[in-house]
Amino acid sequence: MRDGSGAGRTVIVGGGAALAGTAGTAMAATAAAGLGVAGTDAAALVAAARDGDSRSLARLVSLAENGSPALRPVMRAVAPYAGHARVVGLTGSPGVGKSTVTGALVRAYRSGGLRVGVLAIDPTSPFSGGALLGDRVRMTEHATDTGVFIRSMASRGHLGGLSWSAPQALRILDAAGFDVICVETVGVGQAEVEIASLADSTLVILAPGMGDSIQAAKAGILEIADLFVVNKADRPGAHDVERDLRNMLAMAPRAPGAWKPPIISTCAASGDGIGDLVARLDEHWAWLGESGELDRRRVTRAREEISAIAVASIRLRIGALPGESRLDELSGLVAAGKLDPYSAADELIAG
Ligand SMILES: Nc1nc2c(ncn2[C@@H]2O[C@H](COP(=O)(O)OP(=O)(O)OP(=O)(O)O)[C@@H](O)[C@H]2O)c(=O)[nH]1
Ligand SMILES: [Mg+2]
Repeated sequence: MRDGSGAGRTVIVGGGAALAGTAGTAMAATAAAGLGVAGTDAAALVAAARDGDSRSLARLVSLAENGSPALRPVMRAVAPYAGHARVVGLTGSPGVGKSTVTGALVRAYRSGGLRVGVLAIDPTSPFSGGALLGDRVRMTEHATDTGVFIRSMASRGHLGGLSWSAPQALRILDAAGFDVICVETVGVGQAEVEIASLADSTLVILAPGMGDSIQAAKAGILEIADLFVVNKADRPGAHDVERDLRNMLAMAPRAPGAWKPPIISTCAASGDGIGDLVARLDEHWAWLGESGELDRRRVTRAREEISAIAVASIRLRIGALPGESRLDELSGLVAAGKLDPYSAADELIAG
């Protein structure tokens, strides 16, 4: 329900005293930075974001990015509204055209009247700002469109990093009423696999001249891709990439009734092939619903989200207070051979 009651009465609470939840050093630092939001204000902030106030939405996403304890009341306020958005993940090697494809998708969905959120996630950067991935997207014509929200996020290296913050940021955008949310992440190491688990549909993007076919086999992206995009179709070698991919897919075992990932050739820079990509995404979306896979994926996603929060809480409890931590004492005992590490871990968890 968008009743407009939240707009204009957002109260920002700066002190740690107003924060809900338990305190750890990271959390205390966040509170000191003025990012705290008390429970009732969280509801007002969420209401304002749902009314289309992008500043409130940006603040909420910052809370997720910073691992703020204020997320607890925020996520409570968000829960009833989440679960409607379609999440499209885009991954691939640096420079294949993820941001350009994202921009082209945003344009296509906007022309269909849908509201689109974009999260550009940099799993390699522990620093704030996340400017690297987001800039190219942000600089497009969508910057002034209120039906589009674009944000980059970087892993801050605490509270479990992106596995912790990204799902919560997604949930916030979802609750804010975006119909489609694109999540762009550079394909490095395990990060793309993690991000793939966030998405309803995962696009793996390749481009000619980047040794992608080999990387594809290595990184196990065959398993995570719901759709393959061979971008830069205007460049020499695009057909070779497509052929290699087709051969690899032909050899991959596939259960009966399973989704067969299509290969879509695009030139995102000109928009060629984007209409086809949107149509194939729609087909995948329909299949997700019919096969029951959508529910399965979302339950899996929720399970991972809960685990990440629980693990982060335990980590805070056992290690966040240097000097006071029982961990220091137990470490001394284990190092001296007076206690075994399993018993020490049991004691630590038992508090
Ligand atoms: N020729 C050609 N160039 C393209 C196409 N799509 C993107 N590019 C160019 O490729 C470069 C990289 O594009 P991006 O969209 O920033 O790629 P990215 O995968 O998001 O890059 P990172 O986020 O840095 O990993 C830019 O200079 C784009 O203009 C295309 O279809 N054809
Ligand atoms: Mg990019």
